[in-house]
Amino acid sequence: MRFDVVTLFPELVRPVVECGIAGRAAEQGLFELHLWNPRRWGSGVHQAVDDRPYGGGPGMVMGFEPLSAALSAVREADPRPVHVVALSPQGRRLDQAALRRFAGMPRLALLCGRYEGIDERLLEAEVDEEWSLGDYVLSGGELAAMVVIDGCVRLLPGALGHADSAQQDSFTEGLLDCPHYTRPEVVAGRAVPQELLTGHHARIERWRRRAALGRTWERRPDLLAEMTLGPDDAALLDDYRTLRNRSGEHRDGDD
Ligand code: 9D3
Repeated sequence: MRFDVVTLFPELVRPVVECGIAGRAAEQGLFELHLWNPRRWGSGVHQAVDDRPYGGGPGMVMGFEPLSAALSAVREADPRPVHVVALSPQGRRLDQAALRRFAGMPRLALLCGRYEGIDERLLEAEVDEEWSLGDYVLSGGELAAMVVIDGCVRLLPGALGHADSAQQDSFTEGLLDCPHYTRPEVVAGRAVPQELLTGHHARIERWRRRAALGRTWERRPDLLAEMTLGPDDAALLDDYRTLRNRSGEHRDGDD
């Protein structure tokens, strides 16, 4: 897979592929990252890429020409068709389904806005989709582009070991993960849940499933509302609620 990022801050984006899973995937040649600074196509001695907004108001707007020229260079750099995604607060909130779709594409161009935003005509003419990270204010699209790259790369075949891909099976999808523990068995006066020490595989799996259902119910009821629980899951969640109501300590607040 080939990524092309159009950004005023290429040096900010580059490090995302230098570490961890993405770093190893890059070494294996599973993807390429190319960075394009639209300032190269800016105007005047300062190579300006922004200008004042029509209609007045605060801030500056990224103009059509430099971004269009950058995207032309992106298209010409490789014969394969390129899907163009802009990162902006006006986009839909990014989700795993979008990442899976992107990860199946041969080429993805990521357009990062700065200032107040991008001239709407550039978005209409050249951009296929707009995505956001969520309802909070960032300084630009670069961090969102890095999120897209990281989320795609780990889905590329060969990027992960077997252990993690097994975790992505449909059984756990849509739920929060259960808590995890490692040695020592007791730390800061807190013991590992006894069920995990039994070595009894079926009991351990039941405990994990119950914990995952319970945490999702407490922390992300919106996720549970999108699922239909089978009878086994419904019983496990009932179990969890009963146990929780009997114990005094509720880290996530009360009902
Ligand atoms: C405070 C400025 N806002 C005035 C109403 C508009 C605004 C313009 C540009 C807010 C943020 C930005 C820059 N943000 C992004 O380009 C961005 C973003 C974000 O801010 N939040 C979540 N996801 C994304 S993706 C790109």
